[in-house]
Amino acid sequence: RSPDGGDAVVLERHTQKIQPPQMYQVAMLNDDFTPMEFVVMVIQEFFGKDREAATQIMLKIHLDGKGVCGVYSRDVAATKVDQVLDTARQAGHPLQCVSEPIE
Ligand code: NFA
Repeated sequence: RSPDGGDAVVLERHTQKIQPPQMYQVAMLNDDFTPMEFVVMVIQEFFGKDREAATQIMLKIHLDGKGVCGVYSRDVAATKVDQVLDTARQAGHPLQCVSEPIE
């Protein structure tokens, strides 16, 4: 808000407090059964990574127990989780995937 002497056109009547949307990281969890190759394929397919980047993320999950595949708005993140879980279930693998708010 700024003072208006009378002649000036008021361009701004209210200062709005706009917050950026909450973002969500989509992470996959390690298990002992899902084949490495399947995980790499899923990361490439649904998270837009090339084979090298997907392999690095898969290995991080394998070694640390968990790894972030991407960061999205809430709805897109939820869709990614559904797509991964559906694809894993259809293939008979126990791969788990979660969406978590960040910051
Ligand atoms: N740990 C799995 C294996 O050794 C590979 C894997 C990686 C599974 C990442 C899930 C997520 N076959």
